[in-house]
Formats: sequence, C-alpha cells, structure tokens
Amino acid sequence: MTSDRERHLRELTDDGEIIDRAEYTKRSRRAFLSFGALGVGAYLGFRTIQNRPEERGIPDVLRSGLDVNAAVWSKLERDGARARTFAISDREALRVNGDHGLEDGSGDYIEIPDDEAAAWEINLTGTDGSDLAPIPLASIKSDFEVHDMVWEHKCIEGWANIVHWTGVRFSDVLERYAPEQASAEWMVLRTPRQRTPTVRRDYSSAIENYTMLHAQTLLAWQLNGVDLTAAHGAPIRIVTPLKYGIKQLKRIGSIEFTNDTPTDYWTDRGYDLHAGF
Ligand SMILES: Nc1nc2c(c(=O)[nH]1)N[C@H]1C(S)=C(S)[C@@H](COP(=O)(O)O)O[C@H]1N2
Ligand SMILES: [Mo]
Repeated sequence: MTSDRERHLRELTDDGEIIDRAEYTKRSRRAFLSFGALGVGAYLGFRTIQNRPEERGIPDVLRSGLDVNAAVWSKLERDGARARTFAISDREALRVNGDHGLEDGSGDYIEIPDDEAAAWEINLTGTDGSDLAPIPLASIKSDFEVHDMVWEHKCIEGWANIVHWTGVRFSDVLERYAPEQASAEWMVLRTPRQRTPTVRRDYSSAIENYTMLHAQTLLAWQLNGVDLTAAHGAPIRIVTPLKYGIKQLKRIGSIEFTNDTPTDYWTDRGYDLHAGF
C-alpha cells in the first residue's frame, strides 16, 4: 500500500464528514428534536402562504421554491444529501447474507477463478433493448478515482454492520461507458447467467436513477480492505447507503437500463420496489 493511499484511508475526506458513533447518536437525537421545531414553523408559515397571490396555479412563494428546486435538483442528485459515514476504525465484520445467484444449487458458493475474474465484464442493455459495449472489470479497477467509504449496511431482516467499501462511483463509470443511458429512470442489475444448470435462483435488483448516480453508490471490489469473497459478491458488487441490503446486488453480471417500471427478485415476491430510507 502506498503512503498516499494510507493517508487517504486515514483522512477519508471525499465521502462526507467522518464522525464516531457517540457523535452519531448525539446528532440523531438533535435532528429529531429540531424536526419537531420545524413542524411548528411549518404551521405558522402555512397560514401566511394561504394568503399569497398565485403563480402558475400555486402560491407564489412556493412556486419560487419549486423553481429553485428544479434548478438545483440535478446538482443535488450528484453532490447533495449524503448518508452518514463513519471512521475506518468503526468498521465491523459484515455478516454474510443471501446466496441467490452465487451458489451452485447444492448450497456451495461458486468461486470465480482468477483468469475468469480478470476477464470479467458487466454486460449492458440500453433503454431501447439493444446490447451495448460491456464494461470490463479491469477498467473499473484502473481507470477511475478509487473511493473508500464507511457506512452502516442495513438488512431488512433487522441487523446492521458498519462496513468499509473500496470501489469507484457507478456514475463515473457510466459517464465513460454509456453516457446516453444516464437518464434512464431505472437500472436493473443481475447476477450472471449461471453455467451450471442446477442453479435455481438468479438474483436481480432494480434501482432508480437517483440512487444509481448518487455519489455514494459504488461498484466495489473490496470489503474492509480485502478483496470480496464469493459469498460477499466477488468479483464486483454494487453498494449504496441509500438502500437496504436486498438492493445491493453481489456479483454483477449485467445491467439493463429502462424507463419502464421494472420488477426484480424481491418485487416478484411481494416486496417494495423502492427498499430505501
Ligand atoms: N447476488 C446476491 N446479492 C445479494 C443478495 C443475494 O442473495 N444474492 N442478498 C442481499 C442482501 S438481503 C443483503 S443484506 C446483502 C448482504 O451482503 P453480504 O452478504 O456481503 O453481507 O447482499 C444483498 N445482495
Ligand atoms: Mo438483507
């Protein structure tokens, strides 16, 4: 590890503010209290707004707010609200959960041999259904700014671990490989079609544009400083603090861009398409 990289790991300045767990608890409490104060302010404001003249169908003060929103929205989507991050020293072991699309049918994880991992590609399908040039894993690992981010991974089953991911921003990769797809409303990630016919369950995860292009959504190949194991999604997975674990697909084989409301593994089983916070 180079000293530059060590310094970067110590500072971790590029993914938002670093705080420890005690501070996190303190701020959560403070945020909760100020939310109550906001409610009182909102009510008083509402009485004033009701008496304002209208512009394009809504009170003028709200309209100007909406116009400002529209103007800053695209910027906010990339650079705005960030999920809470932690210091590397807060990282914990991540529980393994979910082997759909990763096991060989008898419950054993399918290991990806080194030569296969080196030649790995993420296949792409465009919004018009056509195949696009795939994204080589080698390029993901070498052609983009590498980010180390630490956040709380939350599973809908009710557990959470603070974990450290190493990877590149999906938005950076998309900008290089398929910029014309960056406006797609949905992106559907899938595990690769398995070679062994015994595999019963491929996995898929549909994520909306906002989350996929968010600055904290990474194509990651390391967990807590170590290359991903097969169980954690080798050779490449998607991670984001904006969604529950079920959306964070391990072992990406393909991504489909679409403007139609998609389904995925869990929506097919009755779960919420959004699965975010
Ligand atoms: N391919 C695949 N990805 C998956 C799953 C899965 O079963 N198969 N489970 C999801 C769930 S529910 C969680 S909580 C996380 C867990 O990731 P981990 O095993 O690395 O902790 O992976 C997600 N991604
Ligand atoms: Mo999960």
